[in-house]
Amino acid sequence: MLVMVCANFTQLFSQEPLLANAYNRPSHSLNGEWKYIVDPYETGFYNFHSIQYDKSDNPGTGAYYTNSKPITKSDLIEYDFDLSDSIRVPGDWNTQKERLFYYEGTVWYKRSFDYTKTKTANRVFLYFEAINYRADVYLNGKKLGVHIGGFTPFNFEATDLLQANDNFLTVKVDNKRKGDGVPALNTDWWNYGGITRDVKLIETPAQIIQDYSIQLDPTNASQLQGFVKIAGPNARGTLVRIKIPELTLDKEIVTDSIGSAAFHFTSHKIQYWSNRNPYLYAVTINTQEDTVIDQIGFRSIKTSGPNILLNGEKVYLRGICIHEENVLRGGRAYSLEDAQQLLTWAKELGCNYVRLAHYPHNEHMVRLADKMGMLVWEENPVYWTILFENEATYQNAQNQLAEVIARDKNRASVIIWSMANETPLSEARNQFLRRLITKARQLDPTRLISAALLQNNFNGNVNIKTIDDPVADAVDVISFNQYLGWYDGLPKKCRDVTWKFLQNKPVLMSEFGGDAKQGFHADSLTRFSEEYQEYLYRETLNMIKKIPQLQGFSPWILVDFRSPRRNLPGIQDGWNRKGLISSEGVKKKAYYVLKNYYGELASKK
Ligand code: GCB
Repeated sequence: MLVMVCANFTQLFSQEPLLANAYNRPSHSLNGEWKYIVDPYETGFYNFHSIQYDKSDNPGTGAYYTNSKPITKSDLIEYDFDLSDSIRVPGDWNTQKERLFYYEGTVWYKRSFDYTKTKTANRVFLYFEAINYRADVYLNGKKLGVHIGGFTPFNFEATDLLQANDNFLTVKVDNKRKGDGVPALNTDWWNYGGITRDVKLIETPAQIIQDYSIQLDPTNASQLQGFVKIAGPNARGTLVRIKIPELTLDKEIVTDSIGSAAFHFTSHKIQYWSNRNPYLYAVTINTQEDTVIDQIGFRSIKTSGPNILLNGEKVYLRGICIHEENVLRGGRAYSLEDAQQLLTWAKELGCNYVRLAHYPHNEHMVRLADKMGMLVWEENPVYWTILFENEATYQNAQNQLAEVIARDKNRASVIIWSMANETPLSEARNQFLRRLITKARQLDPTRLISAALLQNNFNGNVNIKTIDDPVADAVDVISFNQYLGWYDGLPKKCRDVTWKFLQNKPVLMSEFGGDAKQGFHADSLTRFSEEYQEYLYRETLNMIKKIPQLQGFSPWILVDFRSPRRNLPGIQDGWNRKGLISSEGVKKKAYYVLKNYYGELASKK
């Protein structure tokens, strides 16, 4: 019975295994202008008795995914994609169309295209880098599947449905917040809807290199370890060749009965990837039919007592939190240029580390972080209160985590998988997070696990803070968010507080901060002034110097970001103003306080 239930969840959340390294495979882009229809009542999805059209053998012309047209002048069809407005993909709808700024619901997307497969290709996959939140995907009137979760990639095989001319791809995108969703109803960020990242067609041979991992063996720095998974016909007994020319490594392995092959190779001349030397090797994996090329850095990341060790050496994380937004254009960030903007700002601030909050960001971010030598925390969108008791919610969270690990497990920059942010303690929540942690370790035993936790008073003493959370036992790195001086007293309160940790583990302060409206100047006790934020940073940094076991921190946040929870006129106007950089791209006073501090820290090394 349990097996049946799990199989159903799997069907709902992830349709088909992800093609590893879709980023580097040759592809045909389906980005650009798509037609769209706003459908708040889901008229194109359910008939008038609320039966889902795509569950019926004969949906009729009312189902929008059929993209029907009247054939005679008497035919009744009450929609027409081609007469409708267009919208850009990738991109959120909120900032592209004024009337959709606050919209949460269904929008149908349609794109028509001709497509001729290259002669050598055998299969074609339709790859979506992300759609927020639920996507029902149809090609030429046939359903390919459903995906749930707004920030991770998914693909469907489209080989048999594609034709040379006049393909039409329809996607029902629904960003309604759900009580049992991940995240659930309440977030402090904008619920941008739409096909928010790239869409492409990827051609492959019949037999494919489905997945692979190549990492430094955590127990032996002269060994590379990993696996290759082959899928398709005759996957068993496939000869796989792995080449890293700069290491003069050229090895052959043979897959087992399920198409997998694990390996260990020795090399004594590996240049380790680090934030100071972000060295990436060109890696080629090929079989007789398929080839993938990747750029991979090799490094180890471990903890030892209260320290974080990168390649065996202590590293202090000079971080900043980032939301996936491009404030200068407006809306969700999605391009390499957007990633460049955000990570360059972080680098200029003196960071060697970024916390990508509160969900997986687009792949450009981690690919670029690999090149720039920026250490990365990636986070699953288990945020605040979700339905911890609900099995379907758990499966959804696990699936999103599995998808980001599948996508990014070869990225050297990613050192921490974060399970959750500020979740309220309960037995159900503790079990939920423990289960996620076990899963994450199983999927990737080489990285550190954390979660942004909440702090508590030590033995009821308001002046001694600690982390008293059962999940702290299960993580590698204890991280906590704290808002002394903003939600909790005035900045000088930082002077009265000391910190004590009972776990012999590294500690990170994953958030602190306060709002400032750029250009609003007053004395340092006036809320929302740049001076208040500057003062709060000074006091917090003084406190930080005295926190035992602290191995780094990531203030909240690099740039102001949109949030429907922030309604103070003239100051917030729908923006969380805790950015060190304003929504116009202007640096605030506190930015320079942190930059100076990071400069001092960096020069001590
Ligand atoms: C937090 C949350 C973050 C919020 C921030 C705030 O603790 O983790 O998502 O945006 O506080 O500004 O209140």
